[in-house]
Amino acid sequence: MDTFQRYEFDRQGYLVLRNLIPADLVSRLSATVERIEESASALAPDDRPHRSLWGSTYHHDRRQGVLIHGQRKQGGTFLIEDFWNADPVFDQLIDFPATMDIVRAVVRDRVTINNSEIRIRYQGNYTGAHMGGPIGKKYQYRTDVDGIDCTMVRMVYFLQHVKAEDGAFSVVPGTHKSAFPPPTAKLPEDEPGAIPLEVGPGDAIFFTEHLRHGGFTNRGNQTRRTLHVGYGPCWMRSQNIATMDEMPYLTPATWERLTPARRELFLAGPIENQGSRLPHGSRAALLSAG
Ligand SMILES: O=C(O)CCC(=O)C(=O)O
Repeated sequence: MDTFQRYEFDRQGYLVLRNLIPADLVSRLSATVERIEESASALAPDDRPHRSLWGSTYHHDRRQGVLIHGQRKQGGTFLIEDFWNADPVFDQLIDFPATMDIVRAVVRDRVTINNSEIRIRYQGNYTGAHMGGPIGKKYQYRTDVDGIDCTMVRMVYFLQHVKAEDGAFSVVPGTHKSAFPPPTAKLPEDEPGAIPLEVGPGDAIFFTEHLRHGGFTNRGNQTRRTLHVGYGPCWMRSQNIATMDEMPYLTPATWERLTPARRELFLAGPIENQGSRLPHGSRAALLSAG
């Protein structure tokens, strides 16, 4: 992170990073996301649905090692969590150098990955705005004499052009520092100060989870597909909705193929207590093993 990026991230709460991902990787990621979407759409109803702590119902696709929420339909969305397990093409995103450089500049302590989701948003779908203002310590943004100190940040990778009307990722700049709760509106585009961030394939948006953010209504003629990866200090466990505050869900096959450096990014808690063992503990991991 250079000094200009640091100034902008502190001022606004986010950065738009142009052409972060090379075109050949974008096309491989895109093809894989579409394959996973097809297989999510073809799944039969789950007779043992996975209930998240936050109350939503997930389908556990044990073959691909992902947890799926939602449906392919007008106004609908798919959230496909733990996508690392579904295909090795995603491995490069675990420790993508340009991302790690920025993450390590704003997260103190050993960094781990706490969130991974493919987000697929069909026409008519929107993501309600959330966070911003006084939200407590869990997703805090703060600064002190040593610089920036974030507890959760996310990188969103874009695989296609997304204009405002295509359901752009939206932010209310500066609200990571607001002292008062934001006025709410059903649609993110109706909130005061909300702006859409327009992007192209290979671009990424980096933001502090403290910032008020969401996704404008998709009024375009394409489905919006993105990859979201969250990072924070190692004491924070999974922030995926299906496995909230549990250990991350990695299948034994994923664990086996990862390098030691990539494995370390999934080891919540002090590394000396973890050794080189697969971090068991999410309900999904236990069900897969059993
Ligand atoms: O991409 C969107 O529509 C919103 C995503 C979001 O809320 C998030 O990544 O936290």
